[in-house]
Amino acid sequence: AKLQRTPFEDRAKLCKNAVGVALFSLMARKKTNLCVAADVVEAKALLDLADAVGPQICVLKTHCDIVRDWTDETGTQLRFLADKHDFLIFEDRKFADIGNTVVQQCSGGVHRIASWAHFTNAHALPGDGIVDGLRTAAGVENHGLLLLAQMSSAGNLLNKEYTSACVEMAKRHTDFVFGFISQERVIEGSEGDAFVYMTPGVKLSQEGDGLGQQYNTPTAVIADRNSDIIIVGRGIYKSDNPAATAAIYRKQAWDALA
Ligand code: 5IU
Repeated sequence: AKLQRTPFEDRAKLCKNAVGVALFSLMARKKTNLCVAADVVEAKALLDLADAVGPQICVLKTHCDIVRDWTDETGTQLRFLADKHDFLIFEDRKFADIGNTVVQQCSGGVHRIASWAHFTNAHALPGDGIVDGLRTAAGVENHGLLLLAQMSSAGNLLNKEYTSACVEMAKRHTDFVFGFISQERVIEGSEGDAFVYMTPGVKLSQEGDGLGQQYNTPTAVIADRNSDIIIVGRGIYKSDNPAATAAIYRKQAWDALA
């Protein structure tokens, strides 16, 4: 049976966080549900990749702490490219400490994540204080948060009970938490339409990487598991032509919605 999907423009109206609203609106406007995981280790390579795949994506996912020559200018330039190409920047920081510590980690340090990322993510493990801390660091007007409800890696400890607890935490913080990193849609029905689901572990060829990563195809993730956004790293940035490969992933993921 084919899934009945609520259009992204209607889901924008259900979402209570400004970044979530912006993301749903941009997906509807730009017609893309592709996120590129830009896991390259030099600032210039990161900016070049962002500029090349920018026209194809709704979100650029970063790991700022793998970039060996990161400066404030890198964040500024990423924001410039986000405006140029109409995408949002997601720092995949996976915060996991107490509220007081994550305030500093998100707003300060070398990376000053809150100054350039539109949204970031956190493990629910420490309890609601982590959400409250990140809300303080970022401010709900210009920032949002995803919770890690499920992971793609073999043997991960995020079981069904943990995922449910994560979902309940998100529902307590709809002003700030607008979605999940998950392997499938984790809240059904209209209540679930208010949240976005982003799925990593996506590749056209499905063999793993020898380090526990497990892959599904874009079609399986969007059509079978009812997720919203595919996150693709090596499948795109290691290809000979990242811009052209991104266009292929984009089309598969968008066609899988129909
Ligand atoms: N990532 C995962 N799995 C997860 C989570 C995050 O792969 O469960 I949460 C990140 C790691 C990497 C990207 O930045 O998503 C996937 O990269 P590849 O497409 O290159 O495997």
